[in-house]
Amino acid sequence: MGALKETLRAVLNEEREKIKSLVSSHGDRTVDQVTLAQVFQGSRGIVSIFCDTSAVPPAKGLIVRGYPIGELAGKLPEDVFYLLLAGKLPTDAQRKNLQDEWAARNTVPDYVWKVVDALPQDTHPMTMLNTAVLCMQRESVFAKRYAEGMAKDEYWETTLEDALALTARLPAIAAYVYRRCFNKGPRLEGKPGLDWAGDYVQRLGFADPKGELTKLMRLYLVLHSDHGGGNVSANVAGTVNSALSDLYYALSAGLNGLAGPLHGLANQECLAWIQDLMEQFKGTPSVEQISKFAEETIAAKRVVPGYGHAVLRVTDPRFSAFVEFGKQHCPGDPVFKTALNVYEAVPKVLQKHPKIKNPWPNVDAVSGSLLHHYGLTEQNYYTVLFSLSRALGICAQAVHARGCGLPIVRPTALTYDELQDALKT
Ligand code: CMX
Repeated sequence: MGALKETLRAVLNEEREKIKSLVSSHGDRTVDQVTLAQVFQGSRGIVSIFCDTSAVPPAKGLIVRGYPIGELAGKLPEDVFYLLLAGKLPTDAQRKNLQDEWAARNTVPDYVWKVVDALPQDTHPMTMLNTAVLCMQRESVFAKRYAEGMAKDEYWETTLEDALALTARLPAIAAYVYRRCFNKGPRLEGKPGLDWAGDYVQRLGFADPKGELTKLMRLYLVLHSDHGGGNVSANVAGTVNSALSDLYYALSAGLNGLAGPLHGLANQECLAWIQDLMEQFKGTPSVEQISKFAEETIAAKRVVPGYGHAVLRVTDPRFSAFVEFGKQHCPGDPVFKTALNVYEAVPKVLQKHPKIKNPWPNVDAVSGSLLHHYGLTEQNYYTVLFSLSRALGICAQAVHARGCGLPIVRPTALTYDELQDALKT
């Protein structure tokens, strides 16, 4: 792990010093205030987490280490993982080094396959994935070294070791979950020399003669990798990591959060919503028909999946990157065309409901239609793909949190009476 570890050692030393100096010079300054309403609004807008891997300004969308996400659309997931970890895009040699680190760790222990095989086949793919991640906890180098009395300044190195092992193995595990859940035949091995996304497509079992699915997968795995520190998956994983639970525990916890329909599961729900729509109107529905369908969804007290966001107040640039891909590669696909018509119709419908703060599409609104075009039609699986990507951000954030010596997360919760008392002061 020499080169990557040494780069990170320097990066983390610098980051730790910056934080120390900031807190010692300005530790008593106020950066935010909390209203009573915010306490009941899922902590929305309350500044209480430090995360340097990426930012989500509401009017711009995701910025990874200074790069607006659209600028990273042509990169490989390994480039973005390196960027998240080291703060800079890798050189060719650094990318190759990371790929070699992964190749050296990508053998999944045999018992993991047995655990996955022991689950009923109709288990949700996210449960299969997370069970596999959690059952590997016994492999944690962090946990082993901690039990041996590891010093605090080694925490990040052993967390990096766990991060590399997990991200090396996840494509194989995610691919097998697909093959097992959807009767696609036995587990497939990767081929040496493929990039992270290419290896994953190979293991899924898609022929991909023109390489377009691999291209889409690279894009997908880049776009979902990180989204600041406050979203459910990153926040939960960060909290669990802060208790010095190892990364197997922390990642599994974060991905369990991603499995919720208001978060990552929305991508599976989006395609289902579009397909219901197409079924009801027997083909590609018009903008008027879609508007009516969306109104009916809201009237039934359901959400229109893929639209709205807790932070964003513009069209998600990750959505725009997917649309760009679809316009280049499958402009005539009926499901993709419907997703575009939905984009024309739904924001206008949502704008009529003032309580909905953001009427614009998020990342999930169109990705399913592209996967569907290339034959990955099993929508229950889509959150596994999201997980594979989000694992990169969660792992990078965990290494940084350990490297910066961030303490256990422990916000204050107040009872109703305590809140009333607080109002009196
Ligand atoms: N359709 C219908 N109603 C919506 C809506 C949508 N797309 N988005 C928000 N609303 C509703 C909320 O349910 C809430 O209603 P109640 O007051 O009755 O509870 C109200 O509008 C206010 O919500 P908000 O402040 O605008 O949004 P939140 O920050 O509370 O929630 C989110 C954000 C993403 C959960 C919400 O917009 C939503 O449920 N969207 C659909 C699901 C989705 O696409 N999730 C994926 C998000 C991306 C990700 O994290 O992966």
